[in-house]
Amino acid sequence: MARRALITGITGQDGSYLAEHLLEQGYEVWGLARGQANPRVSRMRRLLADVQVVRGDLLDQGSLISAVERVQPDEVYNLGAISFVPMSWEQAELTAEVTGMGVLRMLEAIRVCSGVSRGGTGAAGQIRFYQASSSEMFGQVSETPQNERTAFHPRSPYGVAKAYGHFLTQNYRESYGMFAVSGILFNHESPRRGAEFVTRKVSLGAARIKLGLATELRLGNLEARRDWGFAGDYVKAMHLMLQAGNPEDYVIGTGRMKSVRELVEAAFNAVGLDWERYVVTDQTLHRPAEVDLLCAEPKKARTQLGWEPRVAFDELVAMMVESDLRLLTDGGDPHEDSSWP
Ligand code: NDP
Ligand code: GDR
Repeated sequence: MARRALITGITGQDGSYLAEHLLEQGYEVWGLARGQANPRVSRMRRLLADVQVVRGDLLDQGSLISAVERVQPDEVYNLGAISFVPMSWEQAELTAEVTGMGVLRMLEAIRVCSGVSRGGTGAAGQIRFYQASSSEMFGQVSETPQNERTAFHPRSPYGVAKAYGHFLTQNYRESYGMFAVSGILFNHESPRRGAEFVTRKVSLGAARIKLGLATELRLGNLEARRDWGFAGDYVKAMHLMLQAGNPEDYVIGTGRMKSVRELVEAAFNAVGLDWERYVVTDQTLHRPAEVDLLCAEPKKARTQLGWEPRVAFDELVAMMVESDLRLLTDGGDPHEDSSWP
C-alpha cells in the first residue's frame, strides 16, 4: 500500500516541492489547507493535481485532530507558519499562535489520534513527524558555522516562535517516544519563493528593470549574509530525516555565505545590468534587530543521511531571474502581496 503523507503549508514554496517529491516516491499526498476561499489553494491544485486537500488551520486544534483522523498519515510534515520575519514584529501574537503554538496543536493531534500516553506506547512511533525549524533560531550567532549543537539567540518574534516549536518537538520525542524530528533549515529559494523575500524581490526587480517595467529597486540591509540554497534540494532532506533509523535533528544548508549585495550583483549580472544604477537602499526596510550572518555546517546530514545540496548560488540566482523574465514577458502574475514594500 502507498505510504500516506500529510503536509501543512501545502500552498507555500516548500509544500509544493515536497509534495512533488513525495508523489514521485509513490506516496499518497494530502495537503492541509485553511480558509473558506483561499485563492492559493486553487493555484496549488493547478500545479499539483494529484494532491488531496483536507481542510484545517493551525489555530484550530479540533480541525487538526479531524485532519489526522481522516488522512491516517504515516508521515506528517509541519511546514505551515507565518514565515516572513518582518511580519512577526507587526503581528507577534499571531506569529506565536501559528508558528509556535501551531506545532503544539499538530503534535497533540498526532498524540491523541495515535493514543500515545506518557512514557510512550507501542503506537508512539506509528506517525512520523517533521517540524520545519529554522536557522533564524541561531539569530545573533555564537559561532560560525552553525551546527546542531550551536546555542540559540533568536532576534525576532518569528525566531522565538520557531525555537518554541523546536524544543517542543524534542520534548514530545523524549516524553512520549514519538518519532518527531526538526530540520534546522537555512534559507532556501526558488522561482516559487514568495515575492516578499529578498531573493525573489531581487530576481523580480532585476527582471522588471531589464524589461523596462521599473526603474529602481528599494532594499534594506545589503550587508546581511545568508547561506542560500535551492528549495528543491532541501525538501529531499526533510523526507530523508523521516526515513532514518532514529529520530534526530539536522542542520541543512550549503555551508557557503553570500551577502545581499552579492545577491543583487549576481541577479543584475544575469540580465547584463549594473546594479549600482538601480538599487536604492531604504532605512525603513531595516529590521528592529537584524541577523547579520548565517552559515550552516551540514556535516551530520551529509554523513548520516547522505544528503548533499545540488544547486549552487549562481545557478540558483540565474534560475530565478530567468524564470521571472519568462513570467513577466508572458504577462504572468508574480503572486505578489503588494502590502510588503
Ligand atoms: P511559505 O511562507 O511559502 O508558506 C507558509 C505556509 O503556511 C503557507 O502554505 C500558508 O498557507 C501556511 N499557513 C499560514 N498560516 C497558517 C495557518 N494558520 N494554518 C495552516 N497553514 C497556515 O513558507 P516556506 O514554504 O518557505 O517554508 C515552509 C516552512 O519552513 C515554514 O514553516 C517556514 O517558517 C520554514 N522555513 C523556511 C525556510 C525557507 O528558507 N523557505 C527556512 C527555514 C524554515 P496559506 O496559503 O493559507 O497562507
Ligand atoms: P529571512 O529572509 O529573514 O532570512 O527569513 P529574507 O529573504 O526576508 O531576508 C534575508 C535578509 O535580506 C535582508 N534584506 C531584505 N529582506 C527582505 N525581505 N526585503 C528587503 O528589501 C531586504 N533588504 C535586505 C534582510 O534584512 C535579511 O537579513 C527566511 C524565511 O524564509 C524564514 O521563514 C526562514 O526561517 C529563514 O529564511 C531561514
